[in-house]
Amino acid sequence: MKITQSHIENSNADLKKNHMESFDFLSNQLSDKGVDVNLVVEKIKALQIAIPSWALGAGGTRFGRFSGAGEPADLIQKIQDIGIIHALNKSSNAVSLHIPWDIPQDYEAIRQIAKDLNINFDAVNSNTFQDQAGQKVSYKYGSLANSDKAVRELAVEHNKEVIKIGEKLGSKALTVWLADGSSFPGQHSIRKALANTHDSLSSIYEYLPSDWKILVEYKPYEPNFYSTVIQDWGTSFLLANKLGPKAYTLVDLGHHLPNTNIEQIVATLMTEEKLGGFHFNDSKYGDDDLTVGSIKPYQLFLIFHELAQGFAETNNPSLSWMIDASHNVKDPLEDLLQSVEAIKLAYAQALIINQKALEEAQQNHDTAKAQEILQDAYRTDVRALVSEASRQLGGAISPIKAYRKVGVRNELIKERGTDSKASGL
Ligand code: AOS
Ligand code: ZN
Ligand code: ZN
Ligand code: ZN
Repeated sequence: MKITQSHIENSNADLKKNHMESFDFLSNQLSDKGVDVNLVVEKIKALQIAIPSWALGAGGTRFGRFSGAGEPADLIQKIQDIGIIHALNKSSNAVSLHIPWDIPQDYEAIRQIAKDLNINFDAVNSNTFQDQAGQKVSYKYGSLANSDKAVRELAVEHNKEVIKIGEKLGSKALTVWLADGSSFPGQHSIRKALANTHDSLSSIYEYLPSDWKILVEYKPYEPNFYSTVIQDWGTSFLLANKLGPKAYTLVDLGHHLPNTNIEQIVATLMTEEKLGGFHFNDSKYGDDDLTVGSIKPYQLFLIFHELAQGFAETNNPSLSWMIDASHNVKDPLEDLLQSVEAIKLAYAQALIINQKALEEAQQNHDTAKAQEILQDAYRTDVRALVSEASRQLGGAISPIKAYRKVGVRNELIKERGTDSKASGL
């Protein structure tokens, strides 16, 4: 199943008149407010969000999976699914692989298939939170942090393997997320666990190619419930600083305790030029991995406000943008289209903020005015800007409507059958 030009044209034909009217109306309104609409559309066009290989099948890794039909059975089919997303929205030109869930069998074939679909390889993710079949020592009590040197060495070796795999595909970053921690006080030495982690990460860092980054992800709790070694941005930042210039902090939106001010974390990290990337998702309670923008769209907007300013005013390097969401109840491809759309909407809203007026209000301590300025942007319906960006790139005015009109899922079921379950996980 491939999305063709005529699929896009058919879908856009239904929507074009309405879309152009909305776009013209919005363009006029925004231009009157001094917004450079073309520039905003160009910036939206440039935003590309990587799709994680583990989000293309039903998730529910915690309690069980209720797979939908026509899921991709192997890495090739996963890349083909991302090709479908990218053909529709023109904003998902990369895959983020999880090793060993997605070890390529035939590198040349994988590279070629990805190339044909304009898909690149973003950060590769290592996995030391599960034991693999035949593994000599266990990660049950931690991996890079383990008090047992043999376990640490195995985990370091695995990360080097992941780098090697990524190199063969053209990746330029390694994301490390650790489940390491303790579930009960006294289970391990908090200080030694952190020191071991630093030591292990240093070995991985030394092995990292010169043009690569290592992205250190943090998470406050789960699967361990008393202490997590890399529990927060401060710990990740500390490790990234100690490791060196190729190490950065990765912010997963679901990895914060309730009410954490994530936009402030983003602002601080960018000021220090240490923000490496994102795992986008949304959550009500914890690491829920829900569709981006489904629960707290205002927070997402405020994060993009900091990002847009950070890009303009700091030297933070370009980011790895990835989705990390997976659950049981929606068609994963529709879910991913919704997530990417939500990210683009938040970015568009951030781009139309009247920065000059905001700075003035801040300078004058006019708090009410500052809030009005932010919320004026947030409350603007910017969907036409996002649709126009996609349309100009040859994508769908409404990716999800096009997906349904083409009947993509039925086509995939015809090809792959009703029992096809996503590999990995
Ligand atoms: C886990 O909570 C993290 O978000 C990781 O990024 C993890 O590698 C990913 O969710 C795949 O399991
Ligand atoms: Zn329970
Ligand atoms: Zn994550
Ligand atoms: Zn997570």
